[in-house]
Amino acid sequence: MGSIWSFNEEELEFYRREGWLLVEDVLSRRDLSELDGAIQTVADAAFVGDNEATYVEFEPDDTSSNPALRRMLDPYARHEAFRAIAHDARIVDRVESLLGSDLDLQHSKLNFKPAHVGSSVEWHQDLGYYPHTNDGVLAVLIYLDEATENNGCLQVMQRQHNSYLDHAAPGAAFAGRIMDESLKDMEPLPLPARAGSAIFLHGLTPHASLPNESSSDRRTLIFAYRAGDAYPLYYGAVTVEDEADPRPVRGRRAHHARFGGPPPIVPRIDATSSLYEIQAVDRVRRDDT
Ligand SMILES: O=C(O)CCC(=O)C(=O)O
Repeated sequence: MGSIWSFNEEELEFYRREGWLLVEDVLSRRDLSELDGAIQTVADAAFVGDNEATYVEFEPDDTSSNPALRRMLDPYARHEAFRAIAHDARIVDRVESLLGSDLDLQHSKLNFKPAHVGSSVEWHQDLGYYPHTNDGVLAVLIYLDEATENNGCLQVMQRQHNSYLDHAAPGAAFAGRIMDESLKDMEPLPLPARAGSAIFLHGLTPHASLPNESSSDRRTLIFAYRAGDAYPLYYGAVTVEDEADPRPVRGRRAHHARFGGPPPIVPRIDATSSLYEIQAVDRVRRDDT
């Protein structure tokens, strides 16, 4: 059953064709300020004495004594304010209209992309990192600050969500970025938007973002959802780790896995590592060759 938040036919058609959909003002100023409070609380708790928690990453180019955060892993597990948004009808009713009424949270994260030092994200497909039996998987990226072309808003390649693209050179380890040459001459589409806007991004839509060299932060809270009949493909310890903590959102997991959509490429990732680190290792390898 649709709700006032469900996408209409025109929006659904747009998503199916383009592989993304941007909705302005999904969250209110009040939501944003509650999330600001939660981020502060969780970030403060990440530093105990000289140790920092393993759920935060820092910007490597920030050489100050107090380096800026690059990413918080699994915010869903760390504060009720994040969980409330992950289950909020304004988000989940929209996701339901795209994926159906049985939904799981596949993972969550918060990218800080801080002013002056925010890292780039190279072109990749999310399902390239965690292939599933079908492509009923999407990410909702919620801008917590205004995102502009200057501070590294998300960029997408439109209408490119119909196949898995290679994220490794032949015979080489997973590079975490698209190695396929097919996108080379295509024009990326930047998606600037106000704080509180959300991008609904198909799991196979290639996306990236430039470094943040501006003086304004560009924080983005990300929740990835999957349909109840989309099951992760096992490719080693990383899958086990990713799946350790099931997060039902609505309905139930299906009795049968559905196999459909483009044939998945199985990544060869040996150990859990952040997208940024995998892509950095690949940059070094690229520079060496
Ligand atoms: O924050 C961004 O610019 C992109 C995020 C992303 O693609 C990711 O973290 O997987």
